[in-house]
Amino acid sequence: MHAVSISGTGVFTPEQTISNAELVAAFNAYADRQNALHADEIERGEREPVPQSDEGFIVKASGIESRYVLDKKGTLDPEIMHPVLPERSDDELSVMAEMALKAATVALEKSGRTAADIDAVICAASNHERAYPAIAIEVQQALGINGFAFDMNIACSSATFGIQAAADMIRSGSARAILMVNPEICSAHLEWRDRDCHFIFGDVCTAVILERADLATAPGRFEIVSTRCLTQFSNNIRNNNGFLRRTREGHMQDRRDMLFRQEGRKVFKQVVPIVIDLILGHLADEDLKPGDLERLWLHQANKGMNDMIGARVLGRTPEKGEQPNILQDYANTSSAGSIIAFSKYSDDLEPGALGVICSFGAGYSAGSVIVRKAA
Ligand code: CO8
Repeated sequence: MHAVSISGTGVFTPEQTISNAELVAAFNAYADRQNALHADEIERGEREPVPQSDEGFIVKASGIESRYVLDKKGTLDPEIMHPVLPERSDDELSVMAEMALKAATVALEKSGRTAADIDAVICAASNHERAYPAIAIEVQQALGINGFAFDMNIACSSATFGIQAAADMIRSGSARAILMVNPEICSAHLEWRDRDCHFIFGDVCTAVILERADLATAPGRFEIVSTRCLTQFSNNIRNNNGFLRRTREGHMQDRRDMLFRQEGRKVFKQVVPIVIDLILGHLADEDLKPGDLERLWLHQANKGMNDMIGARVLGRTPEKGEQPNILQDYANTSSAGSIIAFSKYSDDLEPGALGVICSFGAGYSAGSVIVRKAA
């Protein structure tokens, strides 16, 4: 069995941002229009008015201050309220593949690797823009990588599950090095007209190069100590949009269940203990103590959740920098969140330093990756 290194990471961040103030102004304009349009029904008590959103609530409930998006204009237009991304022909690069290439280029450079060194591509994300051919195969072709490629989806845990899948293949010898990408276009499967969730998500893409540790040369690389994945079925985060939609009566209608929806409070309460148990159990199985950890790179959904998980795992309030958050700038970017945190806040660690990359979300699903900075 080969040991496995994470030799490089890359983040592609879209250029456009939406601040909470801009988001709330657009939402409230939409709400005013809806309420004016349906004034009679609201007056007769036949319809509930659309309530206003509030910047103060968003920051307090989530810690999110801004998000990056692929299309700000459509998303903030009260007549549209979703991103408008022009359709591309089958001969053009898909949007997810384009994002993946940008993140992958950075990760390859950091790892000191070229396409010739890579034997496989995994595209791990919470939604894929088409059923097939796999986005990963398109990325493989665009980069000129030999070998094989496939897509996978475990929602917010796609990246940590992707790391485990890649690490297992490298350990067993079926690949020397693997590119794992996480293009997350969350804005296109979010209901921007729903006050309860319109502030939660943003767009981004992350990339990770994993390779045999004995072949790795990149400065600042990490070795994977071990990985642990867990799933437990729950309907509390759900999106029913799938290909069977067209077989159902009324499929053309605007159905709320065809976009992201969640019972946010239940998710918060139920997922936090699952994650704490996962990390503590994983550490114990490796004969490690929470005190051995120098960093936690957690999934970026909610600041309150991360504060609670960090405090319960470490047994004390984490010091500044021990558990870096990026969600204030990026919002929840599904599977990419913990990888953005890892990519941006890991260079300063000394050789031998231990940390945990941990994601959690729909499924429920949770993944824990214990890493050690290489000498
Ligand atoms: N402005 C003002 N008030 C609001 C707003 C708003 N924008 N939104 C809600 N309120 C109101 C509610 O209506 C409610 O009012 P009332 O008390 O009168 O009923 C009150 O504020 C409190 O609402 P909540 O109880 O919902 O508020 P919480 O304190 O629970 O915070 C959160 C809501 C932030 C959603 C919180 O519950 C949370 O973060 N939960 C965890 C969520 C989580 O981690 N989910 C993971 C999802 S990600 C995932 O798995 C990947 C899915 C795939 C990607 C999808 C991409 C789109």
